[in-house]
Amino acid sequence: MRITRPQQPDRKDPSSYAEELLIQMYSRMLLIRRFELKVNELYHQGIMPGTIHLSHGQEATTVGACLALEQEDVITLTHRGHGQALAKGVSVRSVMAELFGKATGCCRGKGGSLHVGDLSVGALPAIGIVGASSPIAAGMAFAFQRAGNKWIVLNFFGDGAVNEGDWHEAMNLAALWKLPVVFLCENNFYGVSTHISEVTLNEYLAERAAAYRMPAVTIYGNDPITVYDTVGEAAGRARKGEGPTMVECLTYRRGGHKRDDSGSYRPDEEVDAWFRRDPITDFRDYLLTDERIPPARLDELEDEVDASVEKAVEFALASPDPDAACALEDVYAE
Ligand SMILES: Cc1ncc(C[n+]2csc(CCOP(=O)(O)OP(=O)(O)O)c2C)c(N)n1
Ligand SMILES: [Mg+2]
Repeated sequence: MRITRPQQPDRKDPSSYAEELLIQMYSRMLLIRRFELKVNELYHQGIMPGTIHLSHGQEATTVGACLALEQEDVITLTHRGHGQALAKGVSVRSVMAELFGKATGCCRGKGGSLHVGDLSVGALPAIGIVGASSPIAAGMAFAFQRAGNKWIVLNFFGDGAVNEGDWHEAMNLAALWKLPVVFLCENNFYGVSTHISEVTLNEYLAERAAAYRMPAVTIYGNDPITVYDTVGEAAGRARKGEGPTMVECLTYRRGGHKRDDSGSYRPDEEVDAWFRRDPITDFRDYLLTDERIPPARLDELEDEVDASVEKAVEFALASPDPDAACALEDVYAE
């Protein structure tokens, strides 16, 4: 693989992909979008506690990447992890309940927004320290390699992580030991309010991988098919013992860094340009090409997704708080 300039790709005709896969891509992206908008509303109404980092706008990257994996493969999640968790298949009810701090949450209500995940579907509960998940991903991949199984690890991180020492150590050892990892950068161009050009001279972050002799590619991350195909190839290499790949996906968050941030430091023209490349409306148009998927089917899916989000809120609100007696459970390995 080589570094390529990102641009909206010429996509293959939808008939090149199984209908079931296309439907799953659309419904998972839509689930993340509707979930995040609902969560935003609940926070601002003061109904939901804690803090949140929303991922709407980045749905194509997380869904394309996770659908290219096997159920047993493990992902590591970031502080912007709701979408990553839902994309890997963590149940919407358990993520919602976790955000409310309820005992039925995916971490039994003890983690909240910054730690969502569920290892039973291969989603290691999120790590909020920027860059810190990369050595953990490499360590898990090392364990998989030693055990001789075919599982791989996909390490999600943001553009902010590539300037952290942890990240470089992980990249170096993973390349040296040919560990089965896909290093997936969700480059949304900002670390909080700092544009990436203020902290590095690299035009694309995938250039960094050359220092470790690791193959890398920069792609347009708002198209789930491009992400799916690229991660599928990288995962295949990892599974065959050919080592890690860095995949940099260019994308954009639709909201600010976190709930009290409007993102006003971003120039209007930039925001407009990315908002016009909305991954969900673009993909809907693509699916409707030659009526490959009938519009009524997509409307039906939208209703199903909305209903599942509403039910998740009801479920979370009706769930009990964790029992204080379980505070020290799940802290140490048994
Ligand atoms: C080591 C470390 N430094 C600072 C922070 C505070 N912090 C949380 S998110 C964030 C920005 C991360 O930017 P990026 O990696 O690009 O991810 P994005 O928020 O854009 O998804 C920072 C600085 C942290 N969590 N960990
Ligand atoms: Mg960022």
